[in-house]
Amino acid sequence: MFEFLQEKITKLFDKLSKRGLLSEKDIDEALKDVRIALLEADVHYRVVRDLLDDVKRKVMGEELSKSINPSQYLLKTLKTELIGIMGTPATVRIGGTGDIVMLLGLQGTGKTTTAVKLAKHMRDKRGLKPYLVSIDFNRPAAQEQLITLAKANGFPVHEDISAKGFPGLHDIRLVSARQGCDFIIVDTAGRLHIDTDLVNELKQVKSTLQPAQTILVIDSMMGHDVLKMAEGFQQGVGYDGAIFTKFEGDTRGGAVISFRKIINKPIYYVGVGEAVSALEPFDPERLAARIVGSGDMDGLVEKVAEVVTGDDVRHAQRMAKGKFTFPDFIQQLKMMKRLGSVESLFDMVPGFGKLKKSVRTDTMKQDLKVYEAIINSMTNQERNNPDILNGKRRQRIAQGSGTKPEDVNRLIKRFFESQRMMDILQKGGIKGIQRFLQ
Ligand SMILES: Nc1nc2c(ncn2[C@@H]2O[C@H](COP(=O)(O)OP(=O)(O)OP(=O)(O)O)[C@@H](O)[C@H]2O)c(=O)[nH]1
Ligand SMILES: [Mg+2]
Repeated sequence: MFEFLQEKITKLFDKLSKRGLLSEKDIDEALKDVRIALLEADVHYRVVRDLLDDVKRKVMGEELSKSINPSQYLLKTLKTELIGIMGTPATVRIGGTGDIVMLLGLQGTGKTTTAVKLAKHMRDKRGLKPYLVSIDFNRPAAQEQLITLAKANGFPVHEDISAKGFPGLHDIRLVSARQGCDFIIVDTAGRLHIDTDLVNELKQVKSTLQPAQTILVIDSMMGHDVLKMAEGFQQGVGYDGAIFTKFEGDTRGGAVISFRKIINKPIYYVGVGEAVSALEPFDPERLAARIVGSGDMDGLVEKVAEVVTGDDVRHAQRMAKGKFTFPDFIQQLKMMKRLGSVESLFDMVPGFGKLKKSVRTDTMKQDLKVYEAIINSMTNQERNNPDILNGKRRQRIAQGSGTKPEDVNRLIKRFFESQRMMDILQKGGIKGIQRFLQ
C-alpha cells in the first residue's frame, strides 16, 4: 500500500534535502512533482489542489526560513496535511444487544469475507459475541459461503434460510439473543453496478432491519471509480462509513484519500489479505508516515518488541562490538523467523523494498534447518574464521551435514552478505543501509 507514493516522495525529498535553503521557486517545483505523484496515485485532482495549496500557505510563512532543515519541514507539513485529510481513526459503534451492522457494496468487493473478519476483530479485540446472517439470495451458494466461513472460525451463523425473502427483523434478533450474541452482522448481495434493483432491494432491507451501522465495503483496486460508486450508494441507500478491502495489493492507494476528503465519511478498517485475520484499523498517522517515507516505525517497533527477547538484545550488543560469525548468523536467522514475515517488515522501512527481492521468506524455514546442520558440521575454527572455508573444507562440511555443496556455498554467500550488512549497519546505522541500497 502506498509504495508508489512512498518511492516517488522519498526520492524527491532526498534530492531536495541536499539543497539546504529553499527558495519559493524550489518549493513550487517540489510541490509540482508531489502533485504529479499524487495524481498518478489516483488521488482526486480537487483533493490534490487543496492539499498542496494548504501546504504551500503553511511553509511560506516565517517557519520555513527559521527551520534548520527546510526540506524536512516541507515534508513534515505535507505529512500533517495528509493526516488532516485522512482524519482520526473511527470505530464501528455497537450500542446494545441486537444492534445490527449491515454490510453493502458491489459484487466481489469482499463483503462476505469482511463480515467474518469483522466478527473476528470484534470478538478478539472488543470481547463481543457476534451473530452472522447472510441475506444474499442472488448468487447461488452465497449464503453457504458465509455459513462455512463463519463455522470454520467458530461463529454462530443464521442457517434457517428462506429463499423467499430475508428473515424478519424480529427473527434474527430473537435467534441471536437466544444464542447469547451481542450484535448481528448482516451480509448482503452485491451487483456489478449500482442499479435501481440493487438500490431498491438494499433500501428495503435497511428500512426493515434498521441497522445501527451501515458499512460500505469498497475494493481498493477501483481507483478513481470509487467516488462515483460511493456517491451512488450514499444517495440511493445511505451508509455510515466504509471498509476498504484488498488494500495490500493497491500500490497507489489514492482512493482512500479521495474518499475521506470528498465523501467525508469515516473509514473503519482496511482489508489486507484473504485471511480472516487480515483486517487492520484505518490509521491516518501510520498511513501518512508511509506516504512521506519516514516509514511505519511505530509498527516496526511494535512488531519487534513482541518477539525480540533479552537474549537477542544482548546478542546484538555483542555483535555491534565484535566480529560477525556463523553462530551470530544463525541467531539472526532465528530472530528473523520469529519476526514472522520478513517481507512485511522491510515494507515498513523506506528504501528496504529492494532487500525484499533478495530475501526469500518462503524458503527461510527450510534454509534454517539446512543451515544449522551445515554450521554444526564446521569446526570451531571454521565457525569463527569463515575466510578459511576453501573448496576442500566446503566439500567435507557438505558430506558431514548430509547436504549438497551448493547448499554450503549458498549459506556462505548469504553469510558474507549479512556480514557486510552488519558492517554497514555498525558504521552508518539504518541510514547507512538505506544509502547502500540506493
Ligand atoms: N487480497 C485480498 N483479497 C480479499 C480481501 N477481501 C476479500 N478478498 C477476496 O475477494 C474475493 C471476493 O470476496 P467475497 O467476500 O466473496 O466478496 P463479496 O463482496 O461477498 O462478493 P459477492 O457476494 O459475490 O458480491 C475473495 O476471493 C476474497 O478472498 C482483502 O482484503 N485482500
Ligand atoms: Mg458475498
